Amino acid sequence: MGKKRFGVAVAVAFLALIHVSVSLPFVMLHGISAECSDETNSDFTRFLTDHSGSQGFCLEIGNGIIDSWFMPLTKQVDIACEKVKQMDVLHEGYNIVARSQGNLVARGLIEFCDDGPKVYNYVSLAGPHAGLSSVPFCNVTGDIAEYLEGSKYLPKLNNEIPSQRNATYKDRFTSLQNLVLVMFQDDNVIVPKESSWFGFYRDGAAENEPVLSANQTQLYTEDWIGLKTLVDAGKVKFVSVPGGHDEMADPDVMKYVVPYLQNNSSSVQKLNYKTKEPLPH
Ligand SMILES: *[C@@H]1O[C@H](CO)[C@@H](O)[C@H](O)[C@H]1NC(C)=O
Ligand SMILES: *[C@@H]1O[C@H](CO)[C@@H](O)[C@H](O)[C@H]1NC(C)=O
Ligand SMILES: *[C@@H]1O[C@H](CO)[C@@H](O)[C@H](O)[C@H]1NC(C)=O
Ligand SMILES: *[C@@H]1O[C@H](CO)[C@@H](O)[C@H](O)[C@H]1NC(C)=O
Ligand SMILES: CC(=O)N[C@H]1CO[C@H](CO)[C@@H](O)[C@@H]1O
Repeated sequence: MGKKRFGVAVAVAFLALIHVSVSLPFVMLHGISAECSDETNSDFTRFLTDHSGSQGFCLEIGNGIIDSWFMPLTKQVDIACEKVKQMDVLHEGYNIVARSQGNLVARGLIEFCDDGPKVYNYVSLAGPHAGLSSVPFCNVTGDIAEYLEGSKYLPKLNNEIPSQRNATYKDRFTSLQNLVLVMFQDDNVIVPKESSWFGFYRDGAAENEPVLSANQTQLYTEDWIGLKTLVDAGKVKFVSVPGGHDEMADPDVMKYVVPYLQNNSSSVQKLNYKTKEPLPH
């Protein structure tokens, strides 16, 4: 009897020491006027899953298209935050790929989601990170620009208002392992396109004045959200690809997105030896 118990104890100890490489799952956040079930987004999520070998989930907020337009971003983030907390599969942490306006939700998840699972890598495609300037010929741009103008959302996300700066947002953003900022060279929705790199016009800039690079903005020099800290640590990739708004060619997806979704960490984990599921800690 004593011997049997001893045998069990050894087996458990052995299982507890199994080394596994952890393939983090990822979450995909679509842009405005889109939904997870449309072909573009379901195909994209599947492509990333197939090529990275990591499980991917397109995270839908509300009813998709309509809510992507009209639901306040703060509310979209609250919903996304609750969803990721309820997904057991994300419990050990996850990576994010976001497209266009989905980046405003993505950054909200990273910065505002209390007690949410940790985000490791964040790949941002055509994100309006520094805002948009309205352009008369493009409805979508005009509407998003107007929306951001009228909302307190982006200033909060960027820790822009001195009296309302929150170090927690910065700490969370700074804890990213990799931040990949993809700008599209012919983007006519994100104007200026450098906004995808956190670049923007100088306040009160004259027409035709060149766009400031990220590192010439106050957000960067005063490190409101930790972008400078991340850059100094070599954790930010500024990527420029050919193509119109959020139109990324497959070879570029393979080069700039997929690697950040691959398993890059390994750890000692307790596995249930029958189901191969990780045991609760
Ligand atoms: C989009 O722009 C076109 C042309 O300027 C205009 O006719 C149309 O009403 C606009 N639609 C919206 C939703 O603003
Ligand atoms: C900053 O944000 C954190 C996390 O959401 C929150 O708990 C805290 O109360 C905020 N601090 C201030 C001063 O608003
Ligand atoms: C600022 O950013 C620009 C454009 O990305 C880059 O060429 C330049 O080297 C950077 N300057 C510094 C001081 O890091
Ligand atoms: C990733 O997974 C592959 C296949 O399972 C494995 O061969 C490789 O060693 C893993 N890489 C890391 C960095 O964990
Ligand atoms: C971001 C990162 O470090 N990605 C690496 C993950 O691992 C693969 C191969 O195992 C590399 O190719 C990626 O560069």
